[in-house]
Amino acid sequence: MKRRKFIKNTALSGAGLAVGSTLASCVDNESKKIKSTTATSIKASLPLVIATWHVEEATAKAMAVLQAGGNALDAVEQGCRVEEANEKGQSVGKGGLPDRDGNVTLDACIMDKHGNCGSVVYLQNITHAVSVARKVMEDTPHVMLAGEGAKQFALSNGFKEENLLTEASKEAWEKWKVEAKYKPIINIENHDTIGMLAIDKNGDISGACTTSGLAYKMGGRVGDSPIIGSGLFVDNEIGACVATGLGEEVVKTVGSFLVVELMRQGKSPQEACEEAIGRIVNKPNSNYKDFQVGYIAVNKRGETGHYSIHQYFSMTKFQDGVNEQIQSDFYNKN
Ligand code: SD4
Repeated sequence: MKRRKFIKNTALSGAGLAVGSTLASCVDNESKKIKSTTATSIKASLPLVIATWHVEEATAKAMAVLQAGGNALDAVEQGCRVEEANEKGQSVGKGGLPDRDGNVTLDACIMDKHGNCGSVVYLQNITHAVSVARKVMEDTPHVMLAGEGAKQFALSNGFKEENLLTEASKEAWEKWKVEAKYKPIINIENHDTIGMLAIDKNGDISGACTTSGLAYKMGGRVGDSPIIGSGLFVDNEIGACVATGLGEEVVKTVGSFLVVELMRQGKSPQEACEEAIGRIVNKPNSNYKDFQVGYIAVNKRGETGHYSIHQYFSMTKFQDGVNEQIQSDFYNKN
């Protein structure tokens, strides 16, 4: 019944790209009958790009790639690189806030329409972690490289070694050290930690995620962002999701995979994001008041959703010529 509802919901009319055949293939295994009802042309206003937080320059870059005929994978990589290079963004790439010891350590991952993925964790002194993750995906038999190994791999592929700790981030760290309280700061990352999802003109989906992680984390800490299924998940037949906020809570619920699976079961991207946040806040003894988690998601039709625990999470969306920041609805209204 639920599946029928999902199929019904996907049967939009109007001119547009035919993605019906792909939807059909996703239910094909389970019901031949349903397949016949989905073989219709579905309107999807493509291409489209969404990203966590307020990152219009990044989504503009990704859209430019798509408009020039590039694929979704190129788009998310190029889009994320904009924020990685932006020194003012203190949650990603160059200028990212360091760990407690003053080291900037980056986590990133990328996933394509085939379900291929690559990831780097605890990467130091290389600005474009997302591109290193792509290289891991494309040029190695592995999914994830960590620390010194990831750095050596990057250097051997022509990436440049750089100091990522800017004066501003160093100053912020030195101020933090005065009290050295370790408490996640809600929405500290409200500009630049970036998770991005794109659908290209062919209706194919890719995603990427890149971050310097929680400010003042313990040395060696890795969050959700480079963990496939937690920080990011793409299933080209269903949709994709990317997470932001306190990575530990996302990992514990395998958040992005959960959102995609909920969409597979028939939920809209919005409903799926809300349920995934529900899994966190409804845990017995959840201390959700002390941390933020936000999800953004897109399904194969190009419908999007976004939701967070607390206010002031936002999604940037570029579709139909409009590139805008949209405030998210949130759980904690008290
Ligand atoms: C982490 N999830 O390392 C990341 C941080 C983040 O927006 O996304 N901030 O836990």
